[in-house]
Parts: sequence; C-alpha cells; structure tokens
Amino acid sequence: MNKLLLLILLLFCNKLFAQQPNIIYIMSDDHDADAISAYNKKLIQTPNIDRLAKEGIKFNNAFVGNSICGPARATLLTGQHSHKNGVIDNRKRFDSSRMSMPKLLQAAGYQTAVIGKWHLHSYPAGFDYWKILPGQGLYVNPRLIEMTGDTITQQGYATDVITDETIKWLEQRDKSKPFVLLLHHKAPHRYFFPDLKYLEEFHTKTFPEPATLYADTMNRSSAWHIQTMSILRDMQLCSDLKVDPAYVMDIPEYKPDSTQIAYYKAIMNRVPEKQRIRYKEIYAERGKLLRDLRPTGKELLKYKYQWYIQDFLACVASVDENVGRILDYLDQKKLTNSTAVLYTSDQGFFLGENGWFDKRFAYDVSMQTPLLMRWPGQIKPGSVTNSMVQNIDYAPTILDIAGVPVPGWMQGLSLKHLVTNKKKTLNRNYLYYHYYEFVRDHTVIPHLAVRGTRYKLIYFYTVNEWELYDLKTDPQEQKNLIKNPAYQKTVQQMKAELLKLRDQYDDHEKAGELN
Ligand code: SGN
Ligand code: CA
Repeated sequence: MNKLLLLILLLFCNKLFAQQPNIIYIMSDDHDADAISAYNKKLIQTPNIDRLAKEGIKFNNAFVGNSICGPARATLLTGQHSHKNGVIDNRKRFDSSRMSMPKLLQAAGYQTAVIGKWHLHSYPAGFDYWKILPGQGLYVNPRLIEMTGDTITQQGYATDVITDETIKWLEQRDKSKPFVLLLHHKAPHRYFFPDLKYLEEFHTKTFPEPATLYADTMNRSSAWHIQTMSILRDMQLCSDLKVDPAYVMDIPEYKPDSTQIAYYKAIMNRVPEKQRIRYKEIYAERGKLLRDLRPTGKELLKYKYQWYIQDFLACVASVDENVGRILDYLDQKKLTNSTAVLYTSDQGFFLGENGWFDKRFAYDVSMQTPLLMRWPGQIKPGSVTNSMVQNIDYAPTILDIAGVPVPGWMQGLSLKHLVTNKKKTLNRNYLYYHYYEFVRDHTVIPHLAVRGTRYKLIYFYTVNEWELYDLKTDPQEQKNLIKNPAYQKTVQQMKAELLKLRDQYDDHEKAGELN
C-alpha cells in the first residue's frame, strides 16, 4: 500500500517536474552591452550571445541598483536592493543564513548549482552543488574552491575552465529533477587578460573612439573631479595593458610601480610555456611604441584606449565562444526546449566614455546591463522590450518561471508576463539606485539616483551635489541641468520620485535627509 502511494507520488512529481523548466543564468563580469553585437555592431561580433536575442528577447533598458560586483550578486540571490540584503559594497560578506532564491528553489524540488565567480566572502548556501573562484579569481590556471572547502588549481583559461566545470556538472546531475544553474564568468574583468587565440585576432584591430573619449572631466562636479577611473591617468601600463616593464622602467612618465611589475611577472609565469613567447612578442609591440614614440596626453590616451579595448574584447570573445558551448550542449542533449537561458552582466562598464574605464556611477553606461532571455515556446523569437527592468527583478523572475511563489520581502517584480507577452508593461515608472563604496579603487563618491524613462536625478550626498539629465536630448549625460531655471519643476518632481522610492524600498540609513 505504502509502495503504491510512493509510486503515485513519484509519478506526480515527475509530471510536475516535467512541466518545470530548467533555468541557466549566465552572468559575466563587467561585460558592457556595447560589447555584444545584439546591442552594438561597432566593436565585436558575439554570434552565440546574439543567438539568445534571436531566439528570445532582448532588453534595451535593463539596469542595476548598485553598479558593483558583490552587491549585484547579493541582489541576484535575494531580489532586494543592497541596503536590505546587507551587501552594500564589495567588502561586505553575504549572510548565507538568509532566505534566498536558490533556497526557495531547492525547497520546491529543484536541483541548484553555482559555478564560477562568487565574490560574497561567505560560502554559497542553498545550492546542491557549487564550485567557486576565490575572490576575484585568476584568468590563467584558476583556483577553485570545492564544496569540501578544499582549493584546487585547474589548468587552463578561466572562461574555458568555468564552462568545462559547468558541463561536467550538467553531465553528472540528477537527471530526474529540473535544475537551476548559475554560471558566473570572471571575464572580462580587469586586468582583461585574453586567451592567446583571441589576442592574436584582436591586437591588430583598430576600434572607433567614443565621442566623449577626450572629454574634460576636471571642471565638472566634485564626483567627476575626484574619480580615478581615467584611462589616461589611472589605467596602468604594465598590469592593465601588459606592457613589459623592461621597456618603460627608465622613462619617468611611464615608470611602473611594484604592483604592476609583480603582476606582469606573475601573469607571464602563469601562461603555458608554449604560449609565453608569443604573448610577450605581442605585448612587446606596445612597449616598443612607448619607448620609441613617447606619446603623452591625448596621443597616449589614443593608444591606451585601443590597447584596452583590444584586450577587453578579446576576453569577451572567449565568453561568447563559451556561451556557444553551453547552447550547443543543450541542443545535443535535447534540453533546449525545456530550458530557459538568461545572459547578463553584474553591471555595465565604461569603454572609454568620458575617458573612463570601470563602473560604479549611476550614469547609464554603468547602470545599464545587457539582458537577454530565451525560453522556447514561451518567449517569441526576436522579441525586444524597452521596458525598464532592474536586477532586483531577476530572483522573482527565476522563481516565477520555475512556478515557485515569489515572497513578499523580495523587492523586484517578476518579468515572466512581460517576456511571454501576457503583460505589456510593468507597473513601475522609476528605478532606484544607491552606490556606497568610496574606496581607493576609482574613488567614486556615494550617491542616490532615480531613473525615469526621460530624466535622471543623481544626489552625491556626502558633498551635497545634485545632477539632472534629460536622457532624451542628452543620452550621454553630459549636460547637468540642475541649475537650469527651465528644469526646476522637473527637478522637484524627480526629487519627489526619489523620496517615494526611498520610502517604498525603506532605505533611510546612509543619505540623511534630502532637501
Ligand atoms: C578590483 C579592481 C578595480 C575594480 C574592483 C571591483 N582593481 O579592485 O578596478 O573596480 O576590483 O570590481 S584591480 O587592480 O585589482 O584590478 S568588481 O567587479 O569586483 O566589482
Ligand atoms: Ca563587475
């Protein structure tokens, strides 16, 4: 009798699971949408990532709530803004005893896994399987922490290794259950170290410069003055751009510090011996040019920009190739139709706009993130949406796709009905933003922001400075309208929206009273 009951229960579960899709969430690190050809054709071709747009939906207006790594990851797990999930900056540890999206999925019978970058200081919880990079992780022969707590070294290039590990797990998972897999790449994060085959392809290319590459950032607000994310001034020759220190050691204006020299030595020691000569040969071209031409100022920026973009895009090429490996795997195993696939980044990234690299600012370049989603049979191929969505929405969306109720404490909205076309818009006209991390790295002043479809208001609260941008007439956010008499009504209205969101999301600790 009991056996019969068990059998009925098992059959019921199987039927239930058969209807529950698998979900693969792929997130790379610092991958700006401009470096995906589905968004922008001027820099790189990414046919595999584009396949998700072709066979699914592309979000033109996906944003984060705090443009930095750890916070974006904690938001993915909780569907909450930083002040609620506790990870307001990269130094904070995620309290893994908290309830989270993976724990809810696990309780609903899903098999859960996370592989790759984690960066939340505590170990993952709510996952049946995990294998993570310690901290930022390494590009070459990365170390990986296993569930036993042991750290192993895996030979190979990080983006390939993380995908190998993912496919290994997909092969040995319990195939009777649906799964949710978080695949988190390290690339194309700083110091942008490419696989040799893609460096070969990209190091000879010349890329178009953004319109604001040579913008004067010193005579604007305090935040623009204080930031240290300038390609010309802050991007380092021997680490970021892999110039052999031997070429620039004796040139005062290029002289590398000990960190850069140590990095160059370490990375060249780590690359496979067979490739080392070629890596050095390619990068020697940069050293020779500096030694022989001694460019400075704009001329130097011109070269640094090209070298930066070459390496960055070559890293992206590996990410694209490896997204292709996952999609091929799904095809081969006939899992494509039963699996929803999402691709995104932890946030956007400056690719030379304002002369900058890095992220952090509430400006669209860094607040925006790519988001593509394929879910066969549910999302119409080739769909595009301009609805404003935010990374607080990812956890509710994944739960909703899995058929698991979204708890009230999550602050995001499920995008399921938006992507399946059952709902035309989300009931939300403004997005909330709060950046906290004021550190030596890039020294971006903390700020609050509110983004509507037309205007954005930013408040750098530690220096009491405001900015207002008209995103329609000034999408590059170059003209601060805060003091313009014609915009004072808009300023008041946006301030009211900011206060409303602050109350709604219950964020009252850091910024004090707004006035
Ligand atoms: C490192 C980088 C920074 C970067 C932060 C945060 N410096 O500290 O450029 O902003 O990580 O990046 S480095 O010299 O160590 O490369 S994040 O993606 O983890 O948020
Ligand atoms: Ca990042």
